[in-house]
Amino acid sequence: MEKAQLVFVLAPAMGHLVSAVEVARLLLNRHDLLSITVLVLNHSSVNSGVRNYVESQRASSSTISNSLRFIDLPKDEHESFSFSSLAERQKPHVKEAVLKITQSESSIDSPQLAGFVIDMFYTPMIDVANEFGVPSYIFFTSSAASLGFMLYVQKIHDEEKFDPAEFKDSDSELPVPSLVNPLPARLPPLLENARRYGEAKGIIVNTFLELESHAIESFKIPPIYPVGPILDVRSDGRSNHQEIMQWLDDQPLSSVVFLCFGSMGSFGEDQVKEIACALEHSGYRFLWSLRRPPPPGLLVSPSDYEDPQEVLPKGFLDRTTKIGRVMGWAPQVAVLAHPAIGGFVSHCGWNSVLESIWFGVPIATWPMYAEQQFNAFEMVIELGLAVEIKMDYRNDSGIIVNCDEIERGIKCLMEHDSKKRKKVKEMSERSRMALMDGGSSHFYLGNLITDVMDNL
Ligand code: UPG
Repeated sequence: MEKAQLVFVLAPAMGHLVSAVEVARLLLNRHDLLSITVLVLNHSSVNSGVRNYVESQRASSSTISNSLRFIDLPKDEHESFSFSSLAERQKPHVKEAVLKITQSESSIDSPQLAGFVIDMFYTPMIDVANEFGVPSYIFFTSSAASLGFMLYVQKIHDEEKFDPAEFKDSDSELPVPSLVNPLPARLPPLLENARRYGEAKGIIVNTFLELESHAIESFKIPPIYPVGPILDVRSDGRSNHQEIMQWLDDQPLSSVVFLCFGSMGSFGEDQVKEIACALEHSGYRFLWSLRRPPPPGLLVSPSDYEDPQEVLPKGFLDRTTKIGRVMGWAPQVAVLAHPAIGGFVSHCGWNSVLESIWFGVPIATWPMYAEQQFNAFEMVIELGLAVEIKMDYRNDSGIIVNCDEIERGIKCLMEHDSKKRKKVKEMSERSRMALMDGGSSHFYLGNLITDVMDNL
């Protein structure tokens, strides 16, 4: 049998990168004759979190085997940083890097280029794969239902001139094929990316059949490979956050509500005060990842506050010292894995959703941007796995969610023995089984490998 090589072209964003690299590792574990080269697009705004992650992965992969390697691309210095414009500009660099690889590995027993795996926002890279005469696979980092939503909206936009802007404030609903329930048309759809998905040989989706059976079965072509949940649950968050983790060790079982809003999530001071008020009134123990918004107009990650008292109500930290902790960037996986955590107030980034399911912790939804409103709808209405604080909040709306509303959501979330809590625990077990030998995701990953090897 011949050796095969895949080239992964990935986005410099943690929410996309981590799961894609984990898929690469899973594929390599399953097939000895496969090797993978990872190209992470590079831009001057790429933050240190992404750079450190790539370096740590490079270091750990070179000590284990040479079947996974990371190649640096030249840094793009262009001011604008939209995913699609970056992909267009970086096409020549990707082509050059792949040419170098194929030229340096031209002996008979060198691996043959078998395809590209492309981040969901980088469809222009399909052109590069075509130039090499190999198939493309899209790596879709969100849910199968939202993939179906993107494909559906693209179709009605192209065929029926559907304009999402017209439905911004409307009460109409859309019959999205990947959902059982009609979706409020005001939930913002993502256009432009889906148009080229049909050209891919397949779409790898970070989900699992037992979670999204309706959505997964709603697709016709191209083939869908639901291989998840793909999570980096090996990372050791404990060592860098000893004090917080020890504090959690001292809290009773399922007693702490954890609040965390993803790699880009932050709130202005007025909203921070409402959250603080809700936490204090509810009386629940809490761990809150609170981050400073970047200056307006700058598309960079929030930073940690040197002193969060700047924005918290006066005396809040003193009054809540027995029941709560406020921190910056949190070791989310280690926190969700901790038995003291009883609920998670989340922005519903898809990785956070999957992590909460994996650890059996129910979510209260508070979406902020991108497809998070859709994820909140899916979790609350479609799957019945979450309670609602908000489903259609957007962080650029200027709306402040008040203390009472947040407190109600937290109380509902933290209720013991609720039906939702039980349902989430059951889904947690199913998520683990999906990855095991004979599980659904294990099966789909096998199909993907067969498909890749058949391309040679
Ligand atoms: N995380 C931490 N500590 C923090 C904040 C985040 O460890 O303080 C981790 C978290 O465990 C998760 C990741 O960072 O693994 C965040 O991923 P996700 O929950 O998906 O949120 P975003 O970073 O916001 O992800 C982007 C989009 C989101 C989309 C996701 C996958 O914002 O809408 O669903 O990518 O496509």
